[in-house]
Order: sequence, then C-alpha cells, then structure tokens
Amino acid sequence: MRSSTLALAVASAVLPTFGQVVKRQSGSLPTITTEGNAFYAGGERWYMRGVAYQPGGAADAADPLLDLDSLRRDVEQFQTLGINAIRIYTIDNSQNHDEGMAILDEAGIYLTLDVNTPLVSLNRDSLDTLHASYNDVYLQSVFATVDAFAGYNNLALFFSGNEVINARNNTNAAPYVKAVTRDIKQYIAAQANRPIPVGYSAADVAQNIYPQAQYFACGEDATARADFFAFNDYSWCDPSSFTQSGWDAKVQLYGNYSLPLFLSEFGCIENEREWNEIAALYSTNMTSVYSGGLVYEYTIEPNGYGLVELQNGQVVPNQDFERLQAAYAATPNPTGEGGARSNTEVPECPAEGEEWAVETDNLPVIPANAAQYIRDGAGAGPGLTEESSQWAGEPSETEPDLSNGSPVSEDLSNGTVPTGGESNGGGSSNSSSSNGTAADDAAADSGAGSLQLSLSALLVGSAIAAAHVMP
Ligand SMILES: *[C@@H]1O[C@H](CO)[C@@H](O)[C@H](O)[C@H]1NC(C)=O
Ligand SMILES: *[C@@H]1O[C@H](CO)[C@@H](O)[C@H](O)[C@H]1NC(C)=O
Ligand SMILES: *[C@@H]1O[C@H](CO)[C@@H](O)[C@H](O)[C@H]1NC(C)=O
Ligand SMILES: *[C@@H]1O[C@H](CO)[C@@H](O)[C@H](O)[C@H]1NC(C)=O
Ligand SMILES: *[C@@H]1O[C@H](CO)[C@@H](O)[C@H](O)[C@H]1NC(C)=O
Ligand SMILES: CC(=O)N[C@H]1CO[C@H](CO)[C@@H](O)[C@@H]1O
Repeated sequence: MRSSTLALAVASAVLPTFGQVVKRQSGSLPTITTEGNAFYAGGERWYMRGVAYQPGGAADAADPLLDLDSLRRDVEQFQTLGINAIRIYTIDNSQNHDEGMAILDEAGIYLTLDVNTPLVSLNRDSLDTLHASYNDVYLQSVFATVDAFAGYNNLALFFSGNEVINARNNTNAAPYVKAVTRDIKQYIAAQANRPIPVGYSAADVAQNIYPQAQYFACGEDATARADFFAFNDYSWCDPSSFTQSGWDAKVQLYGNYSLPLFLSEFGCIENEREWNEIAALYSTNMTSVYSGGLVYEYTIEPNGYGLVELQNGQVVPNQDFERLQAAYAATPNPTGEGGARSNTEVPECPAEGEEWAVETDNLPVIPANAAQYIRDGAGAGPGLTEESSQWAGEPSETEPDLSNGSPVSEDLSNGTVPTGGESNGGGSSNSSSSNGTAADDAAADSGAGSLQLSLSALLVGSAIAAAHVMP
C-alpha cells in the first residue's frame, strides 16, 4: 500500500543488531557511514573522488585486485591523480583480497564494489527472467562477495546492481533490484561486524530516473530502503557549465532527497574533456545534494573513455588524465558539512504510471535457501564462474508479478524461513530466447532521444552480451 503520509526520519530508523561473531577488520582508513544525505569517514563528511577501474573492460572481466604488480603501478597513478576511491565492477569472490586491499588502504583509497558479474546477475528481460534469476545460487555469490570484502575498512560501499533498468520498458525490474538490496542489507546485518552502505547505480534514463531515486528510498520497510542512490550521468559535455549542463536543475530536483547521492559514472567524451564539472561537483552549488562521483574510467578500452593507455605493461597517462589531475588539484572539498542535511524524510513511493510499471510495493520474498545463508553464512564464493546463475537454483516463492509478495522484510537474522505465497514449483526455466542486449535496448529507445546508456552496462547488472553501442 502506498502511504501518502509517510514521513519517517531516516536518521532515527531502527538499525538491526549486527552479527555476534567477531571477525577480522583490517585497514587503517576510517570506515564509511551514512547519515542523512551524506557520507562520513572518521566524523568528517566524505566526498567520493573516484575513478572506475576495470582494466580489460567487459571483454576480459578479470579481478584487478589480484594482479598485485599492476595494482601497485596503477595505485601510483591514482595518487598522482588525487583520488580517494575506485569502482570495480567485477571481482573474483573465491580469492583472498588482503594484499590488494592493503595496497589501496595504504594509499588512502576506498573501494566501491559491484556485487554482480556478467554471468551472476539478474536478467531484466521479462518478469519471468527476473523471477528466475532472483534465485539462491545468485544470492549465494552476492553474499560471498559481501563476506570477501566486509572485513576491509576501506570497502566503502556495495552496489546491488548497475543499470538493470536501462530503458523505458523495464522499470518492472525495480522490485527485484530492491529485493537484492534488502537481502544484502540483511546479510550484512547478520554476518558482518559493521554497517556497510548498500545502494543501486542507475542508468540516467530521463523518463524514469527520478521515480527510481524515489523508489529505492521509499517505503515503511527500512531494511528494504537503500542506503544511497547513484546514477551514471554523461550529460555534462564540455564546453558546459553548471547551468548549461542542467546540473543546476538536478540539484533543485533532488534538493530534498533523503539519501546520499553521487554520480556512479561520469565524464562525457563528445568533445574534449575539460573536466569543468569537477569544480561544480565539489562546490557548494552541489554538495548539499551530491557527494561527488566516479569518473569513467581508468584504462583506455575500445569505447574510448580511458585516462591511461597500457603499453607493454607500462602506464601512459593521456591528456584527459592530466586535465583531470589539474581539475582535482584546483578543487578542494567545501569546508564543514558542505550543506549536508542530517534530518531527511523518507519519500513517497512513485505512483504507477506510463513510465513506472510497478503497481505494488510488494517485493519478492527471499528464496528459502538464501534465507539460510543469512543465518549460516554463504560459504565459499563461486569466483568468476563460466556458468550463468540466471537459470539456476530455486527462485522466490513469490509469483513473478509480486501479487503475493511481501510488503515488509522479515527478521532473518536467526534463520527464519520467509513465508509468502504458494510455491510456483521452483526451478523456473521459462526462458525467453533473448536476454536483452545493450544494442537492442538502445535501438528500441533511440526515438526517446534521452537514453544515456553507460558503458559499464556490459559488465554488470544484467546479462547482456552485445558490443556496446553509444547513445
Ligand atoms: C523492451 O523493449 C525491447 C525492444 O522492443 C524488448 O527487446 C524487450 O524485451 C522489452 N523489455 C521488456 C521488459 O518488456
Ligand atoms: C523541498 O521541501 C521544501 C519544504 O518542505 C518544499 O517547500 C520544496 O518544494 C521541496 N522541494 C522539492 C523539489 O520537492
Ligand atoms: C555555481 O552556480 C553559480 C550560479 O549558477 C554559477 O555562476 C557558478 O559558476 C557555479 N559554480 C561552479 C563552480 O560551477
Ligand atoms: C535462535 O534460534 C534458536 C534455535 O531455534 C533459539 O534457541 C534462539 O532462542 C533464537 N535466538 C533468538 C535471538 O531469537
Ligand atoms: C512462460 O511464462 C508465460 C507467462 O507467464 C506462460 O504463459 C508460459 O506458459 C510459460 N512457458 C513455459 C514453458 O513455462
Ligand atoms: C548469460 C545467460 O544467462 N544467458 C542466457 C540467455 O537466455 C538463454 C535462454 O534463452 C539461456 O540459455 C542463457 O543461458
């Protein structure tokens, strides 16, 4: 049920108690927390000054934290550039990351991490594929990724998905993404020894980006509400300005937004990148609403966004790198709170409509086996497996249309198996022949003239396997 009077103070939301098992916690950087619409580290407001880091790109999604020589080489460049965070889309959750995370920690760099891989992810193609891909095999891998990284102080946050909704016609994926966000939060509450922010990285689809922001922040169920919202924004193309880019209007639009907000990718390459958006993003014009962002991306890949070229193992920074370095150097963070608000109000859920095909606030209940992982732990991660999770395991007992879904999260911290609806027989394999591709989606929406597909859509969030086509 939609509540039009909902106005809970987020700051006063009851936090779950955290797991009793004391686990290792390593690193010297203070952990990142959220309050109101901002991030904090060691009592100070924290702004993300980051870069996306996935050498090899989608074609060769290798874990960049395992190649320590390359990582050390790249961390030197991160320090030259002056960043404090990286985003990695794909890691190998079967491996130990102590050394790689320590190298980042010593350099003052936080990791923002996607929990999905190209094959272990939701499939947004239809309600049936969403339902089938939201299964216990998928969640086991997601939870194993949480286990693999929660112990590092410099793990800043987890992205529960990236650009799963990437068109006008697949907003019906939203409840599944919100369910994954909820499940990760429950897993962290039960199995980690600190709170870790969890949220979603959205595609900037003009017709539904604002409803998405509302949806992931709304509802009476605090466990299902994200801890932050982020979107991939390529709308500032130099020469531009705060007003010409329309970023001023976005500051207005999100002026009362309840959660920390940041750009999970930015850096238009239509013209020469002057990086004038850096001065705007870290100025008080924006910091009352935004907490910085992540430049796309570190290495030059076929799509042409990189800041460095790799030549025989050597890193050669390009002019984009040098201009970005200068822009960061010229742009300190605001002093004090930067206009952050500590008392924020939970927004209403967006109404169903032509551009928002979500007719219920119900979410799918967690698949029963995955609820057991929340109590018992996920066990070893599958790593970068060749097998898709999308048609594996047992799906949720909730029907694909969510008619018998759950409006509130259940307390799973002691292994309560969720109830809700009749079984649909499990093990669904009602596969459509197309899983959807970026090329299809872009073509389908080319008439809209406003779709901003990010390049990383190839890497995470849904199984898509076509060459990237720029909007
Ligand atoms: C959205 O439209 C595209 C192109 O027509 C189609 O391939 C895809 O299956 C549609 N997705 C959904 C969820 O209906
Ligand atoms: C933000 O909240 C204020 C005070 O409640 C209200 O006047 C204003 O219209 C709101 N702005 C937006 C963009 O919702
Ligand atoms: C801040 O906003 C003002 C008014 O729109 C504008 O003139 C100024 O250039 C902006 N500052 C930055 C750093 O973008
Ligand atoms: C957890 O479950 C066990 C076994 O069912 C029970 O003995 C215990 O009291 C439960 N703990 C809590 C906190 O509910
Ligand atoms: C697949 O799902 C559709 C829609 O729910 C249904 O009509 C169809 O019978 C299903 N096909 C199979 C093979 O289960
Ligand atoms: C990556 C992935 O899960 N691909 C699936 C796409 O859909 C077909 C069925 O239509 C599956 O067989 C593939 O595994």
